[in-house]
Amino acid sequence: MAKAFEQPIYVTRPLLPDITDVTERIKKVWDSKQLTNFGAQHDELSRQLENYLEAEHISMFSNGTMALLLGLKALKLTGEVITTPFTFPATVQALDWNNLTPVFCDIDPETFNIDADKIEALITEKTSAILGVHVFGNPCDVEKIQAIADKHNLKVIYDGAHAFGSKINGEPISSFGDMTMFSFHATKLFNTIEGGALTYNDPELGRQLDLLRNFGLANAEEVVLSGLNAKMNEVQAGVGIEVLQVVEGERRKRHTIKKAYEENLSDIDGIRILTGLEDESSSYQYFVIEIDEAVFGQSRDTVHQELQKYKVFARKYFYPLCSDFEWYSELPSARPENLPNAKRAVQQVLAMPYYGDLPIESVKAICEIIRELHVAQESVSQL
Ligand code: T4K
Repeated sequence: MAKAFEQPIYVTRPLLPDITDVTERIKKVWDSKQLTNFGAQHDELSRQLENYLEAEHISMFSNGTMALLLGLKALKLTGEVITTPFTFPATVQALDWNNLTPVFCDIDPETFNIDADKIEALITEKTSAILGVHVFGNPCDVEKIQAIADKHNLKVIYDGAHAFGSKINGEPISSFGDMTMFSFHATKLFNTIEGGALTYNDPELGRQLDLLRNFGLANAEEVVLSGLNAKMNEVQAGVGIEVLQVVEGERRKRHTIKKAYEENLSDIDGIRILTGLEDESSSYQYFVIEIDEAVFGQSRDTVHQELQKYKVFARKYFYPLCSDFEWYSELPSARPENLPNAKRAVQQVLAMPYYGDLPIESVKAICEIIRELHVAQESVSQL
């Protein structure tokens, strides 16, 4: 019989470099007395990330949400943007704050990403862009999406909050679409505590973003547009430089954990493991399972609750669907009958604890709890 853990096991834990390295880095910030507004740490991290992500251009922000919000602004979008309901609220809230109307498109049941085959039917004369999310770090069908965008003269922006380091056939994920947003929140593989970035190919976008994230200030005496304050500060950037040093080690540890989950879950009926990119192309951001109640014998919600009794805090990413937010209730695209795959995913998907310091013994014990839930159900149905 599985036993409850002594300490809670969370869905993730931040990647923390050695505190001595972080302290030395922060001392440099202190000594410089430049705490924010594009100092040495900001510029250094920017260079390093441009390399790591193999991006043409990068702009860093206070967090991923502000990056996306201002990226949409810089693209000067209007009217409607086709997007997915199966995402974190920030994706669609960035549209709301730009007075853009989301048009929800159903998702692919295998990848949980926007279903590229269903996009074209949603295009109207008001559509200005497609906003795809590389959900759990797995890429959208970028080629199909680009072909649709080219045909209809639409912009493409990707929410790559989970896709740090993801690649598609060896190509960095940042090279697709007009822009890609990355989140550097504490819960992400790479973090700056809070933080985010946009990557893009057009240098003119960089000039717009420089203004938008810094009050529209062209210089100390000229304000050329209505911007915001969305700068990444020097402590965030300094922490990021140290975290980047240890990202590869974290990826290796997560690889081992992923293998342990796969070994211990793959033979349980009714559990589908979301297989993503090959090892070297993966962002290693989440380990996700889908629970088919009819086969497994218990619902995802029951598994989620039962795990909590053992102090295991898996998460229902992403619940609820964004299309179910009260303020979208009048949108035709938000009607449940238009989103059958998203409706199913939101009831079945569970993100499991996944971070480098999670002991393999704990992974095995978590899988054992799930196995026991399944077996218990099987014995009941045999009575
Ligand atoms: N687009 C997508 C697709 C996203 O997933 C996100 C963010 C965004 C856009 C927006 O990017 P940012 O503006 O955040 O850069 C977390 C994160 O806060 C959020 O960044 C992330 N997605 C989302 C999927 O997960 P919560 O509400 O689940 O966080 P919380 O506080 O419950 O943390 C989860 C677990 O992590 C905790 O149970 C314990 C652990 N944890 C968390 C924090 C903050 C720690 O151990 N230490 C910590 O400092 O949203």
